Amino acid sequence: MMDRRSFLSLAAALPARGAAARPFDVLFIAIEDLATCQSCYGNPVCRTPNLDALAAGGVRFDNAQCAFPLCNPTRSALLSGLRPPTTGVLGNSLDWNTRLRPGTTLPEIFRAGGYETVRVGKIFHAANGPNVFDDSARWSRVIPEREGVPKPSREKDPAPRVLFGNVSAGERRAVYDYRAWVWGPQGRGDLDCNDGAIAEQGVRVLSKKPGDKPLFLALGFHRPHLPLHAPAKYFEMYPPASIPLPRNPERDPDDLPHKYGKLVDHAMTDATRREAIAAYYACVTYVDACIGRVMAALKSSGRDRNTVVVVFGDHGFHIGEHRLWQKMTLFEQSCRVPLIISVPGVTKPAVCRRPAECVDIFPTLAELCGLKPPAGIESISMVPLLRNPARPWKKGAFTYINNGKTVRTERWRYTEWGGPDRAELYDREADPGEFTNLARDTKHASTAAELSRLLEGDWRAALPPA
Ligand SMILES: [Ca+2]
Repeated sequence: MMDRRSFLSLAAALPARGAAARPFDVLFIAIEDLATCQSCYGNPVCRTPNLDALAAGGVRFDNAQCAFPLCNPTRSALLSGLRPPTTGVLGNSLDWNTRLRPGTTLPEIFRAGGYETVRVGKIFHAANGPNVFDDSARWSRVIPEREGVPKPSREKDPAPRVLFGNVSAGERRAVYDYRAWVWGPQGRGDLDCNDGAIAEQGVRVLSKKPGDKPLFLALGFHRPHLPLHAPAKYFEMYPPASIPLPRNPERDPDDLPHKYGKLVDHAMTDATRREAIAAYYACVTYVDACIGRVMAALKSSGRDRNTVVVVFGDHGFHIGEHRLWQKMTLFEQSCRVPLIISVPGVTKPAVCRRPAECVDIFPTLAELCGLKPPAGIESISMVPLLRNPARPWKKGAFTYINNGKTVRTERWRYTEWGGPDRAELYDREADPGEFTNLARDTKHASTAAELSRLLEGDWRAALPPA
């Protein structure tokens, strides 16, 4: 049940929402493999009017970092409030159920606290090949994505574009990457792909008369994860010839202590690069439109006045920067994510430039709703930052990977691959592309040493002043 003492202290801290104020409802929106490429984050090409509107009404985090640049590890961390080295979920093949104790995850804390918790789409990592990771016990209700939504016909769809279509699947995995780049339009209406159906389920839930229990509605959109399919109208918005390519200095990889093995870029021409980026943007705009439908339903139901909205990418994504495609790097493109939070009566429209960590979403939502996260959690509530996005905050935000770790401060990114002798240091004020590794530059030796200590001290060493 709701912790009475924390509810009372919160009630004292929050502006009055009427004498019989219900706890907040929560709309929790996860987006897969989402680069920070929205218009509100300064991208001049990719169009995201609905996320822009959400950002304009809430706090847009400009320096939010995921815990791990891969689905299963980052989601397990975010949903438990624990760091990847503690969860032990460091890849996509392990069933996270074996590591996240029953009763300890975000939706379970809400359900135990009196909430109706409803999930549509991908929130926990759902499967690895044929192995399904069953999360049904962690929610009050799971709504199948296409329940009551007609299945679209694929007969009129053009054949998808497949990069490496000329090599065998085995060779693709061995030589290039584990997953081929596949893209192309599917159908014309939003319901012709699954994210439209997820939005439709969300609209149906929000359009019903509220029940006795407060609502925690989690919607997990699949795009822009590969394969990059979206209804045709979104592809038509991005003629490939109009897509700018990222700038990549010729010698960029030479100063890296770690070599990223993926060779996807070697198989591309500028024409295919433009096509792949256009397809990615088409999928981002499609998901944005789906979120727009959900937000419209939230508003027309009047529930927006009492609903906390949080939207985030589970991790970032490269679309050609550093000649990399996809995730699992410790560069900004892979670690940084869009994060927008809006809380009626608490947030004012603002941009927060402090380093923020997605693992903190769990204790933040718990505090806002008068619930207590499990003991031993490795994350803190961002409510003070939501109230004052300019206040002093964490010294840095951490992203973990199997053999490396990075910390992002307001100015620097510092990364180690097993120790300070294999490090990367980027001055993001002078070099936002992270092209020039300063780790061995004697002028920056004291900065590198200081950040190495911060990396070693991990999140406890980075906590904000009280
Ligand atoms: Ca470089």
